[in-house]
Amino acid sequence: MRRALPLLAALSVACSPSTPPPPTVQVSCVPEASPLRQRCTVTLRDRPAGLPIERATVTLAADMPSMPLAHSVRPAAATAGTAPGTYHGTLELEMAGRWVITVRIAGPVYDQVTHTIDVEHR
Ligand SMILES: [Cu+2]
Repeated sequence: MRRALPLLAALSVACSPSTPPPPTVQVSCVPEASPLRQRCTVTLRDRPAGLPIERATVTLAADMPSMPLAHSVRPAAATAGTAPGTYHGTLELEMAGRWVITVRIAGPVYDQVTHTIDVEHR
């Protein structure tokens, strides 16, 4: 029975619902070739140290708040950039105007942030 206690302690640590604190998330998007093609860069840093977070799963989605259900832009999986903690994804938007980019981060940290951009007419 002496071994049971350390085992239980290990199990309770593994099952505790403590998740890491949400990261610092920076998002910027720039048009690429056309105003409707937006290349977005997401930078993830941990808190409080500010170290880059690598090997995260980052997904970008876009919608127009002024036109609910009118658009169905294909979400983009962002891929890791050369700078640690950076991720790039490109969205093909459907018209000029205000878009909200939703950034979902899954593992090793979890968060969801939005970033608003105004796409110019050309
Ligand atoms: Cu629209």
